[in-house]
Amino acid sequence: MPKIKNIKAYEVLDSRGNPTIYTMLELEDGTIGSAFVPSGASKGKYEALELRDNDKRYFGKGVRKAVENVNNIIAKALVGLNIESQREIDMKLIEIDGTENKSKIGANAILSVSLSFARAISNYYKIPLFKYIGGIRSYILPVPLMNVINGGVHADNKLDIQEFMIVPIGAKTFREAIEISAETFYSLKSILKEKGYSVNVGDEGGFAPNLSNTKEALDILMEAINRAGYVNKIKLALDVAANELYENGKYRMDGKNLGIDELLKFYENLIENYPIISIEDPFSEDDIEGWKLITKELSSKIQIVGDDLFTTNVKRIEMGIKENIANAVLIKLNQIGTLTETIFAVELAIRNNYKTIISHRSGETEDNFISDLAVGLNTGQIKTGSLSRSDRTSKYNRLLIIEEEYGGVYGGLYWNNFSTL
Ligand code: 2PG
Ligand code: MG
Repeated sequence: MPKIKNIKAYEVLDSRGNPTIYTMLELEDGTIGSAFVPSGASKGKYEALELRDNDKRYFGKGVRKAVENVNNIIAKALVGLNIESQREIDMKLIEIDGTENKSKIGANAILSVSLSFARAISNYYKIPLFKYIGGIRSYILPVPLMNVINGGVHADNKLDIQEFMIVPIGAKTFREAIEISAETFYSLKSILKEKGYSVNVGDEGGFAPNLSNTKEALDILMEAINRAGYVNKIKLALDVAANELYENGKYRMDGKNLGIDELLKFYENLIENYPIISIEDPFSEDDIEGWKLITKELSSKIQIVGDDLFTTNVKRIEMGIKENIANAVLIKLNQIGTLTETIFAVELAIRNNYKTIISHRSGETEDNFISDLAVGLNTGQIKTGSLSRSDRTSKYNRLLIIEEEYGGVYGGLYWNNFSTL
């Protein structure tokens, strides 16, 4: 493997106009790899630290310190070295930082180097990124969970639930999944217009109409699926992002303050009345009692996903396995900060019968690394926003190209064991 010749980071902008890092890593033979880092809005408290400048520029959101950490500290430590594997570079990055949550160098700085190294090596070997990540085991095209109605902190409306997603589980190929979802998205737009709602979009490219409650959003979604003609092929998923709704032991939901049992009843009612196959973060990250309850009652019927609960962190996932909570893990590279630790999190989850979903952040860029990650790790599911805005569609476009170029199996099959299907 050629030595690392140069590492250079830049301060650029993400899809919300906030600063983020872009890093280029060059090998001695001239091969280059580069990567952008995304950023979340509804964050879990166990996430690795995203280093921001907290000064006057960009209202404190600048990432100059993180950029300098790449250009000075990381580059000084790694340039000239002959690094043999992803694990080796990631372990070095962890060592250079030396803190539990990457707060010294910043998880954003570290991740940008980890991912640009992965791209450089896949370019060096002239293989697609997903094959660098997963070799001949990588063949599943993921089922997309598409956030077509945005609420919560991602939109300026009254919806408490953050994401209302369509899941084209009945498609035979990834291309068909995109086609039928796009048609459903157009139908949704027409219906919203007919009813006099705004069709402006939120942070993840989904509509952000001023609907007043969960039922209204789900009814309109069902109408759109019906009108497009895909009732048998498209199911629903929710991300409640319940951290944001939790206060003094109660959850704010549709104008009421609900306790754990009442919130569980609310969910039970939803899955009886709508084809919901997955609920993410139904309870807050520290409300383990709530998680235990919903896992006991609903884990044989639907996917129960931990995002803020697990933060792609093996220690948190181990806690979940021990407590027997949730049955799926949302996987976000920047929650933990290196590719290797992300792979460890996926492996741990899968070996303990948890499903895994590779995910974007609400603040994204043109980078589509996660598409290759989803195929490379065979996770069978990806969550990457709606069918508009190029920060979201770039991920779908990459998957369309992977499917056409290299073939593979669409991951609908992967869901067979949920009784609601
Ligand atoms: C989530 C994500 C992505 P954010 O909660 O799952 O949809 O949002 O990036 O704001 O944490
Ligand atoms: Mg979430």
